[in-house]
Amino acid sequence: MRHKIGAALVALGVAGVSLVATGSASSHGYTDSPISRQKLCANGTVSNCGNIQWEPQSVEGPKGFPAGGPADGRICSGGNGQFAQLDDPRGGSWPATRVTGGQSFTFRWQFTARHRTTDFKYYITKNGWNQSAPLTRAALDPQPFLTVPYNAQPPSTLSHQGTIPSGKTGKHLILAVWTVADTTNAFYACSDVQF
Ligand SMILES: [Cu+2]
Repeated sequence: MRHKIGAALVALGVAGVSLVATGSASSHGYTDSPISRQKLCANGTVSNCGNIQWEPQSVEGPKGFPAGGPADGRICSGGNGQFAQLDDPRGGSWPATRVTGGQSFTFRWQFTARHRTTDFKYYITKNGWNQSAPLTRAALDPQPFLTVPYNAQPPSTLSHQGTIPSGKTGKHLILAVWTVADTTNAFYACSDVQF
């Protein structure tokens, strides 16, 4: 969002701010398979979500995860305080997609702004991770279980075929990261899954 607003402000001037705010709601992207927390808020399955319900595509933060990117505890919100509800484990009540270790799975993004892309990476939590605390780097397997180099502009919907990691039990979080090529940012999406 930030890069778009910045460019638009230059073009429109301060008087354009409210118009830009409306326009930004149609920008960026989120995952809907497995369904992400921001999409569950946007489609009304989960309530008391705050602003993210209006713009599930806007979970944008610094790129470079895990060396860079949003701080521990703020990963699911991309470091955006206005979307802090996404970091809240809610006592484990987020709906979770049922998965099986080793199964083939279609991971999917929906884009409302088709930014030129560096890659997509998918991380998953370790067995024994602290489910009652916001997500941290230490809770994740250090290496992504799926990396998709892209180096192009994506279509409006993009699917990646992958495999759900084996050896996991119980509830886990999958963190999807979409790294944009021509800005300093990436998009983050947390999806709860149940093995
Ligand atoms: Cu954008």
